[in-house]
Amino acid sequence: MSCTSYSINGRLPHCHALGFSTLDLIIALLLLFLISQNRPSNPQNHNRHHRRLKLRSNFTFKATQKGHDPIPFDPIIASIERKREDKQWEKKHYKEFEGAPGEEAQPEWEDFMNAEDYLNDEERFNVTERLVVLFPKIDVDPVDGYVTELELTEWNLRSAEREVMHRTERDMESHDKNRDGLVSFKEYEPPTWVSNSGNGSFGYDMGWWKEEHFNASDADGDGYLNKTEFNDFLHPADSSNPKLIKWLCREEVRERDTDKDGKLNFKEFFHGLFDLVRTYDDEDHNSSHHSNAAMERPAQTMFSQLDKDGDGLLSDEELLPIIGKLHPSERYYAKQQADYIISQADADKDGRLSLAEMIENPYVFYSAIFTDEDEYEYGHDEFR
Ligand SMILES: *[C@@H]1O[C@H](CO)[C@@H](O)[C@H](O)[C@H]1NC(C)=O
Ligand SMILES: *[C@@H]1O[C@H](CO)[C@@H](O)[C@H](O)[C@H]1NC(C)=O
Ligand SMILES: *[C@@H]1O[C@H](CO)[C@@H](O)[C@H](O)[C@H]1NC(C)=O
Ligand SMILES: *[C@@H]1O[C@H](CO)[C@@H](O)[C@H](O)[C@H]1NC(C)=O
Ligand SMILES: *[C@@H]1O[C@H](CO)[C@@H](O)[C@H](O)[C@H]1NC(C)=O
Ligand SMILES: *[C@@H]1O[C@H](CO)[C@@H](O)[C@H](O)[C@H]1NC(C)=O
Ligand SMILES: [Ca+2]
Ligand SMILES: [Ca+2]
Repeated sequence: MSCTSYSINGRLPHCHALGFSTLDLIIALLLLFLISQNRPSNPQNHNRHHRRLKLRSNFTFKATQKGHDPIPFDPIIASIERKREDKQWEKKHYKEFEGAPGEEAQPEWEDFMNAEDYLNDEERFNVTERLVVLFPKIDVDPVDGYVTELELTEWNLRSAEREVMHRTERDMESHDKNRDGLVSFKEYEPPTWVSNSGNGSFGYDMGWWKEEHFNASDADGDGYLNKTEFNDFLHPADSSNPKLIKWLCREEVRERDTDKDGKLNFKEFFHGLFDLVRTYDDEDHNSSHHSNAAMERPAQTMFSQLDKDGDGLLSDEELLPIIGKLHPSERYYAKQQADYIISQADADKDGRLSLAEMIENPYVFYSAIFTDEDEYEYGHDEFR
């Protein structure tokens, strides 16, 4: 072994009797370490940055009045996505509320990276095996070897409710300044567009996130919103609090009441509300081809049905029967997604799914989405 072969950066090798000095050894080890860090030793690791497979439903809701995210089918995917969302939220939250992100605001990406590896590994995350495990959890009412629309709707709904409650908890954390598990109206800071919107000559969403909305959500009237009440506040359409449902009707009237008499006349109903009800009822969303004139008669019929006291105007109470159609609930979306899944996977067209049908069509439940390095916002470049 010749000393010169260990010459580093033109330094003269310190050849001692035993070989080279401790300093040289340290430098050599350090160099080895640096080389091993820079070399893409693990091809899988390298690949991950370029092409990543994700499993999530590619289901998209038909255009109702407001968009809705697809509901995760598999609790494992849901929890992975939730974790990722939390990290994004933390990042944004700390930026907005505390200025520069501190040490503690730096997300721990490892969890998420491991999850990606896991999903990408077909042997570890085997969609067939997942469906076999999940099937008996969905087929419960009754247990008969088939998943019906109702069973799948309930499954989706529970998943959606978990998602919603999780977001509510996270939101609550940021508003509950004194950490007592309750949010007072004073603690609650409405989004900035609320205070900028003035008294809402533009109509839409004018009374949302204001004190009346808050008070209506406060079911027991103690001046604070607990977790249930805060969740209702954020999602009035899914609430069972009658005060809040009434507020929602009142708000609907206020937004449409162009002549400001506190009720809706036929014209105010026809231009706006009726379209929403029709869109909700019309599964195929195909009636936009109909002319206004053709729709006037059914609109008149519905109007007179709703106008219980026959004064030719709709009050907020008279809107109660259709408020669920103006503001679709989580159950509505859960059913829509169930219908879609069944329509895609129901090979023998008996209106329900057997385990075999589900296994034959795994990507109705798990859509593969390939991405090419579009994930910079998740901070993966920090790992280069
Ligand atoms: C979802 O993905 C599957 C398979 O990749 C495809 O057949 C289906 O058309 C997609 N659905 C939508 C709504 O994009
Ligand atoms: C997934 O599991 C099924 C059933 O256990 C098996 O037949 C199939 O080969 C597995 N797929 C992969 C990619 O390992
Ligand atoms: C909104 O209306 C209330 C009373 O109706 C009034 O006191 C308040 O100043 C108005 N705010 C704005 C921004 O116009
Ligand atoms: C909301 O309730 C509080 C009492 O808890 C009351 O002081 C306040 O005036 C109410 N605000 C509105 C807009 O109803
Ligand atoms: C919140 O308060 C309501 C009564 O307004 C009660 O029914 C509900 O159980 C409470 N929720 C929690 C999480 O304590
Ligand atoms: C939608 O409407 C068009 C034109 O009225 C019609 O040709 C088509 O068959 C309808 N589609 C469905 C799914 O009803
Ligand atoms: Ca069943
Ligand atoms: Ca309360």
